[in-house]
Order: sequence, then structure tokens, then C-alpha cells
Amino acid sequence: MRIDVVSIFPEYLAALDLSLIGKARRDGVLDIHIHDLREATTDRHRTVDDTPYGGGAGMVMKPEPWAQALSAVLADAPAPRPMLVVPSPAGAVFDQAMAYELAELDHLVFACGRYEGIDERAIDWAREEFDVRPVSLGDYVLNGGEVAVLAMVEAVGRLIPGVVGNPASLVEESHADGLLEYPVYTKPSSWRGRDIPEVLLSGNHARIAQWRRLEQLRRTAERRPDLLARLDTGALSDAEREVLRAGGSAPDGKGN
Ligand code: JFH
Repeated sequence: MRIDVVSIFPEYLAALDLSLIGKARRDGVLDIHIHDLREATTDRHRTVDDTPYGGGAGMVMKPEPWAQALSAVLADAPAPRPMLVVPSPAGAVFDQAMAYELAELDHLVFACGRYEGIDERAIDWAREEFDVRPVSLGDYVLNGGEVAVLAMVEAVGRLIPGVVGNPASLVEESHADGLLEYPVYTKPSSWRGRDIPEVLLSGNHARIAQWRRLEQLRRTAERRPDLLARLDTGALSDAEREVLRAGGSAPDGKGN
């Protein structure tokens, strides 16, 4: 997969050299190019912003540097009509389903705005050459698109074959059916007076799977009851129904 990122803070994207994404880059699995928007300016001060029409606080990114920068990316693109992802507090909220969709594509381009955002005409111009998706990382306001891009590249990148070492962990995730994860434990089995749940030492894999599923339901009911609306309640066992009826409250007050 090819990924281009355009930003006035290209150093912000240096984290993409690290860990699994960095390794995938060095292995040639991810072909990631970071571009400085200011390189697409022509004036002495390398201006990328100006005051907003209609008034209001802050500055807005000028359209021309964006058209120049995105045209340069297109000139080097492996295929026509790449996906242009534009982080924005006004975008559709990024989730795992969107990560799966984006992971299927050959070429993603990310446009990192700053200030109060990008002149809307640059986005509309881009629709002639790109499939454009304004995307929000969540319902809070960041100072620019870079942090959102780091999150999205990581979430999408790890779905590309060869990026995550153990594909089994991805298989397990895809079976997670919209519930929160179950809790995990490692050695020692007793730590500072806290023992791991005894079922995990039983060697009974069916019982362990059943326990993990109940923990997933309990946590989801407790922390993310909104996710339960999408659950197929017709397919639940009696024990699973009981966890949901109790609203995720632990049987003996264990707060995990
Ligand atoms: C970004 C910024 C807009 C003004 C709410 C009402 C008025 C600050 C580019 C994504 C998510 C972002 C994000 C993405 C790109 C940019 C800062 C924009 C306003 C805010 C204030 C500039 C923010 N999920 N959150 N934030 N900014 N708006």
C-alpha cells in the first residue's frame, strides 16, 4: 500500500518510522511518503494561511498550496483516483469498519490541516481527482490533522498483510463482533496479593472461551452500553443474558 501525508509539520509524522509501521516501511510492505506543504508555496514567506472570509477567530489554510501539493502527489501516484482522507472535526467518525475499508485500497493520501482548517474550495477541487473522505478521529477538537493521521495509519496499516507479525491476532479481532476485549493476564499468577481468575489455570479451553465471552459482555454493558444495540440478542446463552440483565455489574464487586 502507498500512503502520502501532506502537512506543515512533517516532523510530526516521524513516529511512522517506529515499531511495526516503521518495520513494514523498511520491509517495503508500506510505501509511506511525507510531504511538507510549504514546499508547494511560491512566495518568499512560504505562506499557507490567511484570514477567514466572513470574519471569526483564527486563520484558514489557503487553497493554492494544497492544489499544488496534491497535484505533485498525483503525478507520482501508482493508480488513478487515490483516496484523499481529510481529518476534520466535521468528518464521519473513524472506526474499525472504516479501517477495514481503507486497508483494501492501493493508495491513501492524507491532508493534514492546521489553524481553523482548509479552504473548502481546495477540498472540492480535489474531488475531481481523488475520492475524498472527511474523517474525524472522535468528537473532540485537536489542533490539526497530524495526530488523527498517526492513529489512522496505525489502525489501517496493521490490517495490511505483513505489517503485524502474528496474523492470528487479527483473525481473533475480526471475530470480536463489536464487543470490548476480555481482560488479559500474564505471569506471575499471584502478584501483590492479586490472583488471576482461576479458570485461566484450568486448562479447559471451552470454559475459558465461555468465561472470556462473558467478560466481554460484562465490560461492554458496563463501559459501552451503546455497543449493545448492535448485538444479535437472539443468539445469546442464558448466562450471557444474565450478564446483560445485570447491566454489567460484577457478581462480587470486582471492578475490571
Ligand atoms: C483540526 C481546528 C476547527 C473550529 C469546533 C467548532 C469550530 C480547531 C485542522 C479532528 C478531530 C480534528 C482536526 C482535524 C484537522 C484540523 C483544528 C479545526 C476548529 C471546532 C478549531 C485544523 C482539527 N477528530 N478533532 N479535531 N484543526 N471548530
